[in-house]
Amino acid sequence: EKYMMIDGNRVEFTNEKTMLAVILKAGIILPTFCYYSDLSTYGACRMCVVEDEKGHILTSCSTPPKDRAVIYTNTPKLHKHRKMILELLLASHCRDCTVCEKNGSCRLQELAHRFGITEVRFPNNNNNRIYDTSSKAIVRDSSKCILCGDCVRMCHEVQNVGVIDFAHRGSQMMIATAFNKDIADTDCVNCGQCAAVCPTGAITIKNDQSEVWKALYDPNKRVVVQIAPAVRVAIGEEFGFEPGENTLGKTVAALRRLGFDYVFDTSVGADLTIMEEAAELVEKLESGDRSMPLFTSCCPGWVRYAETKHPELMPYISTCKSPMQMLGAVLKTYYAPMDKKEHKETVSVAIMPCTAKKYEVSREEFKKNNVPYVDYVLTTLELISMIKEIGILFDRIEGESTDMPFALHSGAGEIFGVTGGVTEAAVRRVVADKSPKALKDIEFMGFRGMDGVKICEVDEGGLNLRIAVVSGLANAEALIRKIESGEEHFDFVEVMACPGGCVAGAGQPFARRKEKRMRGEGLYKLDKSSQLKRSEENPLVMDLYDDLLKNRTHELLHVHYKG
Ligand code: HC1
Ligand code: SF4
Repeated sequence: EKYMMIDGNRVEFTNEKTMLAVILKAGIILPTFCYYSDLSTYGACRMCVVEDEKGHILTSCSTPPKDRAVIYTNTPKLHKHRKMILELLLASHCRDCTVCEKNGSCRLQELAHRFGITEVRFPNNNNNRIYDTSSKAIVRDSSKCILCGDCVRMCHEVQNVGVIDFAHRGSQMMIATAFNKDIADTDCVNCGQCAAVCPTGAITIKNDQSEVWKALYDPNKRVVVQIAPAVRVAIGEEFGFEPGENTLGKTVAALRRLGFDYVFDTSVGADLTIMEEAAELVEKLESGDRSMPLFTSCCPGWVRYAETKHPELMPYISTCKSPMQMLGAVLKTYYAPMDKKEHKETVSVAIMPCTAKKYEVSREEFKKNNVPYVDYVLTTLELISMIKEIGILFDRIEGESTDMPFALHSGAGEIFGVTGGVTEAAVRRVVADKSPKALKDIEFMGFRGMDGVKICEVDEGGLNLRIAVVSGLANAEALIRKIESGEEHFDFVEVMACPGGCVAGAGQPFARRKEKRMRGEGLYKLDKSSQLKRSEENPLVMDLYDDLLKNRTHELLHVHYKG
């Protein structure tokens, strides 16, 4: 039995990688800014320090546990050390907490409170502010940066984008883009994962609430809204529900109370996407050219990554619009004649787990006569803040259903929100066998689970497919290299920029691995209890093809990226 003595208590450990983890086992949560289990260890913030028997100070996040080591987490030296770090951080930090986007969820604010910091003995030396609002997805404010480097490691290690880095030395050190370009002028893919790990308000998600309020208060506007699959299993977390618990009904009710006129479900759009994407796959297979796979296109972070880093792959990316854009196009088309008659204007809003969707709606390809099909994207977090602002007691309100005539969706459309879901939905569509047994077989083909890379084979009734499901763009990059070198071959590749898929989007409440997994399981549970398991079983979809989409599928459901 390996053990450590922590503050005089014997704590056993097995395969914990850091002292920090063993200390947590002892029931003590040490303060950290820069430690993230999904990122490499940096050990820069020095808040997690401990003292050994000889009085040496160690950073527990970057020190592996040692058998029979004796350490202390609470000594006068450590107490002084941590307070000093906090004061120094606060000295170089903007302290306008009450008007900060991160007010209430900032780790620096939380630790200043936890350590009872009521004054800072050093003069405020916060200058050289870079305030960059150029991006549709994120806002950077260097005056709130504590140089933990979480964003840099996320952007490099997990996303392989690497557009932000440390610049300058010593007291001049800051996080910057190359040549101090505006972030919108870099290859940033708008995934927002840097904002999701930023402990302070240095990188935040672009806030579009005021525009939406304006539309809601305007009697001449018909405000319609759609809710993404991943939102329903995460929004409740801010109101006391478990991750993965379905709160779609309450979300619909809350949106109506906020003043939205019609509430819809993006899963309907996902059913349309499956119809179109599966057709594209079948057509590709029939053409006999299987040299390159068909890549999915619903994740705007991935599409932007391909455009900037792998333009040679663009011809292999599905021409299907994302479910959000498909439903967006259907809604604007459906309401256009009514708008004309009633002298109203339809404003289309989407509640998304994703920050890159804010960028997607701004793209020229998704506008008609310069008017976007979807006008505004609000993240799950923005919707939470609107719900709290007007005081809706989310946990107490009764659930409601989405509106007609677009109220039907399949379970296949709902699992889109988790890595592997798009693929599973597509495979359900393309296999010939529509029996419950075939459905069960598909469940166990390996598309499920939170692994960043899943390689699966479909061998059913003459159909033989090799499929890869990846999430996290560094994983996508490694796979692309293998495909391009000829080392690997696939027919279909699903890529989601955020590790875990949309459930782990940067616009969702803060989550670690466990919560993300629970949200994914929540979506599979919804699918299990849904009446319709396959997109083609959705009668609404069939009606749409016969009516609103007649001769217009190309215009309304497909896209050709201009790059
Ligand atoms: Fe997603 Fe999608 S699954 S991209 O992750 O294809 O954001 O949830 O709405 O469009 O359906 C996001 C989620 C979402 C689209 C769908
Ligand atoms: Fe990097 Fe994504 Fe942040 Fe852009 S949004 S800087 S790609 S982590």
